[in-house]
Amino acid sequence: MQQCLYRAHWFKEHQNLNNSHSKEIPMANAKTEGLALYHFETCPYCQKVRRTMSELGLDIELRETRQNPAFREEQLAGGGKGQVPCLRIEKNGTVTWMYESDAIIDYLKAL
Ligand SMILES: N[C@@H](CCC(=O)N[C@@H](CS)C(=O)NCC(=O)O)C(=O)O
Repeated sequence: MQQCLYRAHWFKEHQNLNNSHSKEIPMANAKTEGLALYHFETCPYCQKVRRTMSELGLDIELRETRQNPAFREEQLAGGGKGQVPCLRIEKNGTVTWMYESDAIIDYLKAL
């Protein structure tokens, strides 16, 4: 019960925060729309990319390929290899699969 009340309070605060920054938060989401990062938890190259995402405050969908074989299958089918990290970029109906952590980091920094 205590935890529920705490969550309700957090949600209310969070809503207020969204309202007070209503110009910034939709922009952050718009920048990362259509992006998904194929990764797995212990991969050091993936950790590097996730750290950059965190530093830049980017909210990108994460697709864990070791825990979810379906994600690995779609990456193999679309990108041609299972190497992670891999950024799936869907833009104007076109899908691009970007491999190499340094290239992904440069792309994210330029968003
Ligand atoms: N040069 C790549 C190296 C990535 C890499 O070696 N990833 C490993 C996991 S740590 C991997 O996916 N290995 C399996 C494979 O290549 O299919 C980068 O910087 O992203």
